[in-house]
Amino acid sequence: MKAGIVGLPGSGKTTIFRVLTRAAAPDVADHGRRSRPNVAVVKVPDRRVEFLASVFEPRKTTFATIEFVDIAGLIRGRTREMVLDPVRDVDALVHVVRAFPDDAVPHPDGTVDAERDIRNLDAELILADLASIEKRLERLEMDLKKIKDPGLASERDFLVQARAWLEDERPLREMSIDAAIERRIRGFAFLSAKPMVLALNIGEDDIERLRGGGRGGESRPNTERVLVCGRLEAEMAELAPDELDGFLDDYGLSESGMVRLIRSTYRLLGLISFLTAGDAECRAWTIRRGTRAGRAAGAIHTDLEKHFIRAEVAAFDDFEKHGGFASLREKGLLRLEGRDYEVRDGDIVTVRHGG
Ligand SMILES: Nc1nc2c(ncn2[C@@H]2O[C@H](COP(=O)(O)OP(=O)(O)OP(=O)(O)O)[C@@H](O)[C@H]2O)c(=O)[nH]1
Ligand SMILES: [Mg+2]
Repeated sequence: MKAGIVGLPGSGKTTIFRVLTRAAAPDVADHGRRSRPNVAVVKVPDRRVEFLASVFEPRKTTFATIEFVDIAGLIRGRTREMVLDPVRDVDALVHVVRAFPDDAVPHPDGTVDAERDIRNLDAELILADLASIEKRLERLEMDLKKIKDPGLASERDFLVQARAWLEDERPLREMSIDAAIERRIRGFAFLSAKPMVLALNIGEDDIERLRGGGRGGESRPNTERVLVCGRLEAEMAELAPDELDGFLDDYGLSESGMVRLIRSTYRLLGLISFLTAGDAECRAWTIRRGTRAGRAAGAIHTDLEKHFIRAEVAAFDDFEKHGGFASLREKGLLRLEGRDYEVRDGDIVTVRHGG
């Protein structure tokens, strides 16, 4: 799963990307020329995996990951093609929005106005989707004159609705779309349909806003607002883990903005983690919400899906409370589940298999 970092030049994308990777990334700001985006595989922080590792002391501990891509600054007009290209194949967008005042960093539109920048990026995505829809509709109308196909007709009806929605300046991510239609149109990779994290990059003088969860106001469907302070995060990324705790305490914060950003992105992508635990490895595995046990076993190994017999499942919270599989079994908290069981976030799963 891949999230693309987008935003105006100077909004703080590379600063945030560097913090995410905790390593210096070469700058991709190279407007005008086609530049290769930077990709970082980022660990999804998970206290549960750490706890399991402290109990089992496994040889290997593995966290879930998300890929983040740093896409060069969006400039309207001339380079639109270049920039929207890499945007098309990501699963979610992280829009880094300039909200810090700093005369040393020019804003391409002259003034700092986060809500305007949010509207403007959405407008770009909406225009691109309208263009794709017009093209597709033209074709569909021609095809429908030649053949009567209920599938094509319902696609046409949906696209007409979607066009009206977009003309109303609303992104497709806020429209509720029927699952069957969703499958049909997936290939178009509509830009405004991608889930969106709005990362509001606030100034150092504004960080009291981070207390109390750091959520930046009203949320819309498939959208999450997260407050971060790029400069502060860059400082935090330099600290050792024990220093970091002291630093967060000094500012009255419970966790870094990056942790919130990564978690929001994971959630928005519709992803959850189930866990496996043992002496060899403790690990978080990524699945889509709603995945059944048979398919989830396949995330570990395709053979496990094929030869699946049943899954032994315990909730992480019970494991933590009772301290191990033996006492869970005693208390009847270790359940046997079949192939069709819907796996939940934080389930500790052991797959029993034949063959
Ligand atoms: N004061 C302040 N400056 C910041 C903050 N975050 C980023 N900056 C500065 O803003 C400038 C631009 O940041 P970048 O991270 O390079 O921005 P970008 O979005 O990658 O820009 P392009 O690659 O040109 O599109 C740099 O000088 C950063 O140091 C912040 O939270 N506070
Ligand atoms: Mg950059």
